[in-house]
Amino acid sequence: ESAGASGGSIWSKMKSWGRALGMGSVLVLAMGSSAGADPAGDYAEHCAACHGANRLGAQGPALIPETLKRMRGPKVAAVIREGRVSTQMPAFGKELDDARIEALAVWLKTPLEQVPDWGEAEIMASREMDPDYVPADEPRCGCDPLNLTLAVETADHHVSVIDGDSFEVLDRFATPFAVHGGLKYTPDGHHVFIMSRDGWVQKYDLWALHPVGRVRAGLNSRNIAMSHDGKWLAVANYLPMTLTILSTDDLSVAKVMPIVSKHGLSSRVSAVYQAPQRKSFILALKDAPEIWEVATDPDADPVYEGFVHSREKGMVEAIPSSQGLFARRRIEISEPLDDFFFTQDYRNLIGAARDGRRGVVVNLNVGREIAELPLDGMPHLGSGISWERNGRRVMATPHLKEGKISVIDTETWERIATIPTQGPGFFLRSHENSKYFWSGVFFGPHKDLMNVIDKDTLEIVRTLRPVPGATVAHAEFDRDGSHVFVSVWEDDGAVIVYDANTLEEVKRLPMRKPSGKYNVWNKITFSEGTSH
Ligand code: DHE
Repeated sequence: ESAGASGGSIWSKMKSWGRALGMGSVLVLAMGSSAGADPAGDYAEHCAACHGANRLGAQGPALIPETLKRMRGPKVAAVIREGRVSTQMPAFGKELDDARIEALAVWLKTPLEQVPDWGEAEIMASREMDPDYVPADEPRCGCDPLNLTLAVETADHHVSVIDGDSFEVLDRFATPFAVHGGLKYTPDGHHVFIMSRDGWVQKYDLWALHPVGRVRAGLNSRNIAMSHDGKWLAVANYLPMTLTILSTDDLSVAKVMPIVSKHGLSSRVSAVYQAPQRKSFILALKDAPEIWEVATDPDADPVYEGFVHSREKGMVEAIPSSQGLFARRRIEISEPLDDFFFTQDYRNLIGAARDGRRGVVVNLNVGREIAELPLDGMPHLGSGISWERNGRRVMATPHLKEGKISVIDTETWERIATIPTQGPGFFLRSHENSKYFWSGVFFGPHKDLMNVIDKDTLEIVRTLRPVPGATVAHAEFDRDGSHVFVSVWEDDGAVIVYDANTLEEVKRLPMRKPSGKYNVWNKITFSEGTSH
């Protein structure tokens, strides 16, 4: 992975040397097959109007390696050549020959030479509030507003609002391009916040069933987290290397925190998590062996950055750093960890080690690593869920590189079972009222399978195959756990509603590549069956 756009890859350095020498397109020529191609010129002529002169996006998405690295192999060239169905991206196969398209695709995957400033002023300047929005004093849906389930549709960048009782779609609204990570609700379930990989944060009013506005909190972002009191929304950024904290009220900037390690190195934020019991945000740092805790409590106690040995007093003295709202605490760990699972009380987390073979348990109260367990096959701990089994609290996690689910005792931190599946999975979901958890096979030839697994026996009790050949993934329960929504993750896909007990299909809602789904109640109560 690239370590940020400003790092200066060999490509961008060569490009600069080329420019300095007045070589222009000659450099591309020298690199190989794309004789005569001038990708920068082609970009300026054909792409800049929609994607921004600086490649950071306008009405089209940003075209930088941080976003494009998700499109592996020849996909970028194919999109330039053929366009994108059901979007405004046209096909350029007639204007540009294959060599020029190839050169353009390669050029787009090179880091920006300079990342523009993206601080408070730039973020505020990007804010757009919806002129047609009229706030609602009470829910207008005539339904249980806490039993709404929102489905993200990634084919054409929309969110559908589903009534959890009638299974009717009440509204469908446009989102920014490439929404990623869980949607985050205010604690009263009145508003929802949605983040795109290009750093846009959108606010939507679930009582008025209307978008409120959006702001670009980062240039390339990972996910968002809501404060315990619903006042602040934290945005984890890769570009620039900051945490942006927004006011949930009007999307204004409360703080932009540069992420700099104890040793002075900047780091990307892999993810930010909400820890309501602790009244804080927890940050996973990508490039530094630290976990940060940022207080969302105005009365937060002072935190101490470090200790010095005082010769005169013959003792160790603590150096206070900050206190109150947004006070920052560093927890030093032996290596960077990411993809956190939190215990229900938020005392402990398990993070994935870089080698993809171990889970490391960090006690947040004492601020240090307390256990390690072997978890080969790249566990996806962020998707972990927990429940009570035989008087013990266990958690389960899928693995991204192996067809199995690990079940771990959260007191002894030992793996107590491994459930073999037909291929690696991405997500798990359950509910307090259900005896099952649901786990899709996301990768490989069996990606059309959804397993329903007994939480006691840990046996697969049913394997569903709703649309042969179509990826089926990500389940979500309704408020009382009686029904489950499952995504058929295809362009012409669907959300299928199942009876959570009989496992029979109840309804099929056509949707455009639906990915994650989020029930208001399950999210605001931090249900043990959902990822937080
Ligand atoms: Fe995700 C959640 C990181 C790729 C769909 N993903 C998350 C979260 C993190 C994360 C840290 C938890 C944030 C939250 O919910 O607040 N995801 C990563 C990666 O590092 C990874 C592997 C590589 C990357 O490109 O970033 C990655 N994720 C993907 C995808 O390819 C998926 C399948 C399609 C997509 O939209 O990009 C994908 N990720 C999701 C979804 C969630 C998610 C749907 C929310 C799950 C939930 O139930 O809460």
